[in-house]
Amino acid sequence: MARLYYRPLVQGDVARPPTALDLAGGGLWFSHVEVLARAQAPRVVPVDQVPPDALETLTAPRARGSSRPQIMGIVNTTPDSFSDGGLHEAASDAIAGGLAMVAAGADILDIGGESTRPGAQAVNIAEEISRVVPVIAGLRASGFAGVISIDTRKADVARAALAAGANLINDVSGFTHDPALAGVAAKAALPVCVMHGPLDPATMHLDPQYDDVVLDVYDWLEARINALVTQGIARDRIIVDPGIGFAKTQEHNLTLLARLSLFHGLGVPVLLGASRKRFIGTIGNAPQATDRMAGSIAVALAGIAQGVQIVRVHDVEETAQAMALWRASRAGAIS
Ligand code: PMM
Repeated sequence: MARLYYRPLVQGDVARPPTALDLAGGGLWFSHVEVLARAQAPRVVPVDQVPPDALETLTAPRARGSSRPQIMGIVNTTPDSFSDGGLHEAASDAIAGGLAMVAAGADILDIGGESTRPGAQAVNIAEEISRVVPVIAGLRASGFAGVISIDTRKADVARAALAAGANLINDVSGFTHDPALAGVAAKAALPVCVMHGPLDPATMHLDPQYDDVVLDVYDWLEARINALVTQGIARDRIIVDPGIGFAKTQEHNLTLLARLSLFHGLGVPVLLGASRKRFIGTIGNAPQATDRMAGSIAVALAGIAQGVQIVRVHDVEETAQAMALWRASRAGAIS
């Protein structure tokens, strides 16, 4: 029999039926789930028809959970980043930019030194280290004590970044690119973000194929979680990300966004990174990446409505404002 997958139909209304259950420790709730299976039509059932172990995973509080979704601010140090045109190339600019994001509401800063936009070429390790380390060290020297994420696929870069003060490893290859990277994370006992990005950024956009994109990405992330646990990374240190825009067509991206809440079934926090990505420009009629803020905020809020715990964004201040008002107007109070 085909494996069944349970997607919570996430709600946030002030009125909730007595049968409703908290999603991932609270805030949002669900009373029904969509049952998905390969090559079968989806169906909606009430929670009392869902196996208890699946409900336990969906409802359990997440590690380092917070009462509101977290904002990860993107600090690119790549001269060829598609989204900010190399604005942050100078370390001092990147540091100032990162501190401004923290002042505006960022909970996490994500520092990347290798562009992973579709078609981008690899950067050598020394170059990548020279871009990110001064920024991380500078943020720590400025007194920032929060979470600094190093966005890299490479163990050597991660080691240098951790030595400079980074305390989360975000790998767009889901720890498949460099076999040594998982060991670095395990040894440091730090959290990791495992993104679905199984292919090389240089070629990934050419012809991505899936049997069922939502279930394929889910299975892949589940297998990566299990592999990383085997390699010594505690399950409660893992965050997953479906990798919007990585080896995915616009249709794949939209299909994933519409069913994002499925990923809560993995039992770990879910991160969504859609900010300024190409499909936002296509649908929102904004060819320039810097003109995609409104569309990016709309997608972030749609993700938050499905319960994602972290949004990775360029426009921190605007996203924080949108999120605060969206939450207050749904709750009928400031929360
Ligand atoms: N997207 C980019 C880079 N790193 N990391 C995660 N976890 N999720 C993403 O969606 C993601 C990422 C794409 O490039 P950008 O930094 O210019 O947005």
